Amino acid sequence: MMSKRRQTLGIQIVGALTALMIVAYFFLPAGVSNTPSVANRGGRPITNLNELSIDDFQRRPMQEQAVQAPNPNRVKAAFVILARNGDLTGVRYAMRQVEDRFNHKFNYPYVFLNEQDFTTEFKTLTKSLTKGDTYYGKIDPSMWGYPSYINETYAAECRQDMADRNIIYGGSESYRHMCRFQSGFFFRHPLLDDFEYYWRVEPDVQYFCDIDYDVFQMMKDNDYKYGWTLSLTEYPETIPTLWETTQEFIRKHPDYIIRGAGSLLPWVTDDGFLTYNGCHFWSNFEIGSLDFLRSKRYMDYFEYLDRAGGFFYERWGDAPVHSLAVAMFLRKEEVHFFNDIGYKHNPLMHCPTESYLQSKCHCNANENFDWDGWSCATRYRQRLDPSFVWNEFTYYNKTAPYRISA
Ligand SMILES: Nc1nc2c(ncn2[C@@H]2O[C@H](COP(=O)(O)OP(=O)(O)OP(=O)(O)O)[C@@H](O)[C@H]2O)c(=O)[nH]1
Ligand SMILES: *[C@@H]1O[C@H](CO)[C@@H](O)[C@H](O)[C@H]1NC(C)=O
Ligand SMILES: *[C@@H]1O[C@H](CO)[C@@H](O)[C@H](O)[C@H]1NC(C)=O
Ligand SMILES: [Mg+2]
Repeated sequence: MMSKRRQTLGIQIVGALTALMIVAYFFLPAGVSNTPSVANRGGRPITNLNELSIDDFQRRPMQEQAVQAPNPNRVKAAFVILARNGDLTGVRYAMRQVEDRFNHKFNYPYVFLNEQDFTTEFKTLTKSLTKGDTYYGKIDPSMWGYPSYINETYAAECRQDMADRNIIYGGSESYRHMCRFQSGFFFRHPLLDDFEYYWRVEPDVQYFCDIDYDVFQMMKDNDYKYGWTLSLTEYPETIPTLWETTQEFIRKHPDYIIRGAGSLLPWVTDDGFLTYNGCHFWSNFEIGSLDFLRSKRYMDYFEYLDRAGGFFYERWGDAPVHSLAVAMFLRKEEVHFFNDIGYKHNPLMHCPTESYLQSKCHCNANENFDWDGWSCATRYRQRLDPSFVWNEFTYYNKTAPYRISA
């Protein structure tokens, strides 16, 4: 119940407002009959809503921001986002940050991929966030489905078994198609044909630091083929035979493997190549060379893994697959750690701890994951430090395994 005092106060306020409106009616200029257009108003403040034409409400900010013609010499690069229509809100959340932290200065295009048709809503509400071009591609069943040599009955049994053992995404069929697509196909999608570099973005990720240089140009100038921010160990239950399959591949193609001081392989094993330690770059963030993924050695590796069936009979992730390929085929000088890109994909965050980098970020450096238990950044730093001289790398040899020792 409203008290008598409050009722009185209410009446007084309404009265005062009415008086103000009457005063305003006499003192403010009357509406001009010839409504000026947006162009000829010349920055004069709007004092009367009648002055506004419908054009003022339609796409006004877009019309005022002239879209700059992209630099013709700019690197052929694009953001690549694999997503479902249901990921729209998470995609916008990530895109908003990519734009604010980096892309509003460069306007690189986005390529969206989906095994289903994107809805008009998805297209409209992503296109509206960027001045860059946006492309929407449907993934052909040849890139998202079972190859002929996979026994689907057996694959279903394997999924059930992994679900029973509570292995993360172990029971999911779509997750497997996704991992296989990201391992072997996204870079061959026709919409990526004209591009040289990609930056992978996932729904719901966060970017914390201003990036005021052209990252793709930097990659190209330095001849980097792969860039990462977070690394960690894989759940071994998802990749029981990935390492031995990779070893078989190495034995078949010894000439593909980078050896010696330039090799990244010491990063992926703790016992002289007997076993994989699970270390991988977290592929939800990647900036990389598409030509590297399209190279014969990478394609041969993917084909070899695909035939082995582990994308379906186990649950091989695209992150360990990309990372083992990087470790085998790239020299460490071709791989770049993006320490300056503060980034989070739940539950892990890379946040630069150096104050000169932190000054451009809004993440909490105390939550930086790099030097924690299951991070692989420590091993990366210790083992791949250029001042550390590596013995000649010998590929896996059960009789004389390569030992990592100083
Ligand atoms: N079109 C499509 N995209 C998918 C599908 N499953 C996953 N994705 C996308 O593939 C990427 C990886 O999937 P996520 O579900 O994020 O997998 P994750 O990062 O391992 O796990 P989360 O912790 O759930 O993020 C994201 O960009 C997803 O939007 C699918 O069935 N169809
Ligand atoms: C496919 O897998 C099922 C279940 O493991 C098995 O019974 C069947 O023999 C397999 N089929 C072929 C052609 O190998
Ligand atoms: C493995 O190591 C042993 C001992 O050093 C050597 O004799 C043999 O040739 C090696 N095998 C291969 C396949 O390199
Ligand atoms: Mg994800």
